[in-house]
Amino acid sequence: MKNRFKKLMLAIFAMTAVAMCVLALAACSGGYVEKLSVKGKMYYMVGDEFAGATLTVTYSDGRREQVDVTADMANGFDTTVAGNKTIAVVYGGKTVAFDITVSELYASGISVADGGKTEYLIGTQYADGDASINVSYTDGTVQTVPITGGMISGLDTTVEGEKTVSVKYGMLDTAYTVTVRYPYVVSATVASSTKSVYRVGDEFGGVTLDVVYEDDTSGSVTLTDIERVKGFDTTGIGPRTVRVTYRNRTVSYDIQVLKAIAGVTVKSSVGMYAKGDAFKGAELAVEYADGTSETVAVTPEMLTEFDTMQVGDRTVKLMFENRELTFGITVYGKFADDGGDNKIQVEDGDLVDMSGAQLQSGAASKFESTTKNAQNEEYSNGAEGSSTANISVQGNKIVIRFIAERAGKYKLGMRAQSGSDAGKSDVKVADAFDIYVNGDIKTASGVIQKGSATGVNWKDMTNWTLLDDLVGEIDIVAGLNEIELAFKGGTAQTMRFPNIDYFVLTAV
Ligand SMILES: [Ca+2]
Repeated sequence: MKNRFKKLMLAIFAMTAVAMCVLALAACSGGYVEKLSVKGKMYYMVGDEFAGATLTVTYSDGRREQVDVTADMANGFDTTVAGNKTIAVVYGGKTVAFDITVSELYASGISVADGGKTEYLIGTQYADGDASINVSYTDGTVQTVPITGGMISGLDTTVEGEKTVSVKYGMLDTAYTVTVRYPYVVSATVASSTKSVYRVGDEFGGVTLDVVYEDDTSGSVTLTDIERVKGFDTTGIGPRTVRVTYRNRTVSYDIQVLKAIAGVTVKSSVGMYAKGDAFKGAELAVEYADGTSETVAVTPEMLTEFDTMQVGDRTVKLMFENRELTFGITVYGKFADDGGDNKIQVEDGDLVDMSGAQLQSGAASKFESTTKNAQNEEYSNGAEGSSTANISVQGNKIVIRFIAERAGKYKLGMRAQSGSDAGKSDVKVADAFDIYVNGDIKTASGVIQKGSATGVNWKDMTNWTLLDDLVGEIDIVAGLNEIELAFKGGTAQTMRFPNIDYFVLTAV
């Protein structure tokens, strides 16, 4: 029985061994493990499970087989801490090892996400979040991160064009392209100041557009570059339609091309003005290159220098199609009857011309407002403003010259004082000067009494004589009038007359 049991046990063992050989060919069919090699994932994240590996087993009989390496076979596998690890695998009495790297989680790549802003108006700035990046992490996850202004470079919005914007995220970088452009034009209209009348041969004079942009701003743009313009042609006369393009908008406007000008002269002009008058007109003779001519009225807009605020001869300047022309005018004082005394102060240079009055020998001024007494003390002579002085010279002229708004009949008066005969005597006006009214000589009447209140020579010339009718009724005409006082012979040496304070024109 003992042997039978042994035999049975051996049989069972043998059968089992056969079965084992069938189940695991490994070590059964002779040969031993001679060599191992292993291949597996080399990079792990902290916390990763073992991802497996493949063991290649070479037996002594030359046979090879591959065996999966399971976690319990991977000695030394540990992803709890980052670092380089060596994994040892024991099989059939042999050991093989391979290295893995265990890493913390990190961003492994970035790319610009779709849908970001890729168009900027010139002069505008990048705003945080205008674009985003997709950040890929080593664990395979992807996160979208807004791009802030501090992450970008290369977005120059001062100049239009395509720009490459560089994005930096930690050690990673990427780039994307944006377009910087001027705002589109929503509407453009040709300004009224735009030159629309040209002459044959003229060059393009520019066009001004009133423009509204897509960002609701607006402005005025003047284009002078002929390259932007189509339809401009001044080789012949006639109407033209000019098209001008500004950014995304093309605008048309009409011009007229007129005959070329050969020359322009002032044909006629109003020469007489009262102080403060507005322009009264002039005409130009325009000679054209084709031999024809035309008379063109000067408009106030053509005037570049026109001033009637100062009495005297003035030059008026005007521009006619880039040509400067001039003509002369004379500005006179203005007599506007206000219904009162109508005083004309003798010192009023706008109305009284003293240029024809010579000074007496040694005198310094034609006017005075003070009188010196014997002790050389000064006091007013009582004139309104100033009076004439030191002009008792034969042949002198005082001319009252003005433009009257309307014709009328007046009396001529005068406030004066006599200093004749060493400053004491009365003087007949008729002995002192003739009076001409608009060229007609008049017989003067009246006596100017001595100016000295005390009879002392030149001491206190404070008495004044007011004569309200020197020459009877006179005609003042609408327009220019002249009343002339012509000093008579003998006046200079024998009379010190008169000191005149003012004249008066009283309507009759
Ligand atoms: Ca006066």
